[in-house]
Amino acid sequence: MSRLTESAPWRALVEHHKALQHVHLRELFAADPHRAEALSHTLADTFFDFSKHRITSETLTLLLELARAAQVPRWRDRMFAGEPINVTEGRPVLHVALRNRSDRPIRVDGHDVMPEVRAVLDRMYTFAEEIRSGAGRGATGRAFTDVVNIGIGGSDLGPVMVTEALRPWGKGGIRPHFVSNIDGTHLVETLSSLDPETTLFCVASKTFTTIETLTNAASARAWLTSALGDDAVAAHFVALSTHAERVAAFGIPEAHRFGFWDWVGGRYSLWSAIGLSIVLAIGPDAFDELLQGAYEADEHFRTAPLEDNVPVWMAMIGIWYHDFFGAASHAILPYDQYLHRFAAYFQQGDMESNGKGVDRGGCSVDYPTGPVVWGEPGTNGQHAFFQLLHQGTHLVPCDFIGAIRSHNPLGEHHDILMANFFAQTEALMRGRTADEVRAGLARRGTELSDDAVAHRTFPGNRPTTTILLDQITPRSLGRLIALYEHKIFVQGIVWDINSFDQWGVELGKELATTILSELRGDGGPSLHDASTAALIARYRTRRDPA
Ligand code: G6Q
Repeated sequence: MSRLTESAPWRALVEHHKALQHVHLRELFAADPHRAEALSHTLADTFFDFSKHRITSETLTLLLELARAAQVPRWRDRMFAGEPINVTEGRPVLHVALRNRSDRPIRVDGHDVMPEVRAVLDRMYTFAEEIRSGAGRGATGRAFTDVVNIGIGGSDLGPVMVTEALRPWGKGGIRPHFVSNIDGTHLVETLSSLDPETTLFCVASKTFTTIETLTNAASARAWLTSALGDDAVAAHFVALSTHAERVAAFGIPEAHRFGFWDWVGGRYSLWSAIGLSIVLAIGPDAFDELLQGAYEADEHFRTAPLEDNVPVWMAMIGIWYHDFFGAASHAILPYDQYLHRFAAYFQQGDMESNGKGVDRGGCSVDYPTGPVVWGEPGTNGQHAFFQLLHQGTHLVPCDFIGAIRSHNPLGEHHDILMANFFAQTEALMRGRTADEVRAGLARRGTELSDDAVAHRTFPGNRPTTTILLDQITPRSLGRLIALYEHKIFVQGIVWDINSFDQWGVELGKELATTILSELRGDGGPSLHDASTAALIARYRTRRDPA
């Protein structure tokens, strides 16, 4: 047994769960007319309703005791202080420095990183202004119209999600495109509508070793040079990377490299130079607002007592379901088309961070850690997988995210969208009893057998968080992203895992390299299992028919 599951708060939560697991949310609402108010928070223009969760004030007290026992405040302070809390890589975790808007220095080994952070940001803004204004031009003297970010994982998902979410701020800016997949289709399809003379490439790679990115970048360079000649590379390529030598070897001059630091994790890097495609698309002012929103969330997380700390609530309520109710997954359901990549973004953010099976001391854990995170924008999901949320056998806690004002007011569209948004969380909470089904049928003059009624009943008691923003803006988005980041942080601390490494990703990079040399025909004798060996053999034989 681990220290966590033996701890007094954990054991108290096990007992508390036994008492609460059969209590219905309908009963909790009926018992307390102030429940909705008591279990909600407002942070600037964003409202968080946690009242449709299977919790009471006692649950929260116990969950916060668990957070305290895990020393969440101390670890949080260690992160903000630049201590090397990424224990397996011996690094600090300082994405918060990238959006530190205060005069507070943030030190790594006694050295304040803030001047360098600001210097890179200033260079990004100046460069983006030049390109956006048309002053910075391509090799043939034409202004740039499009930017292609070539990166994968943490060097892709953030810029994709944010540029999609903030499209209203991108009007008239440089059009962003993203190529991540090594499948040549992604690059070929993207370039097919672009003109080499007006296209800028951002090669986004922290390490500048990732085979997908370097292969795509090399093919993009070939596409450019076949049209404009080798000399065009310097004007049409920039690199977003920590590694100066590898960037230079690719042919990108130092003046076109925007650097960052090893204390910025890939999946937390949209706030760094990796965000250049965002700045090119939406402009420096909007990007600055994004940083400001994240900073506000950071300050809230850093200073609010645990009782009022929104990311701490999000985290601990998640732990309540994953570790005590046995919920294996968590759905993120934005009712906003602009947020259509939000769930995919946090699928990486959460699953790469907390998909870990050993604790910080290297011992296997005996409790569930990170959930499977998934989701799609509403209302599409309602016509697809919501059936399982309502009547399936799995308990899936959901986050419903919506905005009060639409950027595209069109007839009644937004009211219909939001009517669905409110209706779903209410239905998931209430369910529909057999008596209610019969009463509804009776009103229509119909009667059905008991088994037919059973199919039409809904258990309810399905938990949701409602996050209601006034509007999606750079600031509210920055705030929301940072809150989710901190939620993931808190969960990792409580689970006693390192949320900041990703050995599973490294494994993928290693294994493919060995097989690639076999596909090229220059690998040594095959050491694969029979299945893999046969698959590789079939691929090679049929790829190169005699
Ligand atoms: C993120 C991961 C991973 C990484 C990509 C790209 O936290 O480390 O998704 O971002 O593998 O790595 P590079 O930026 O080094 O190309």
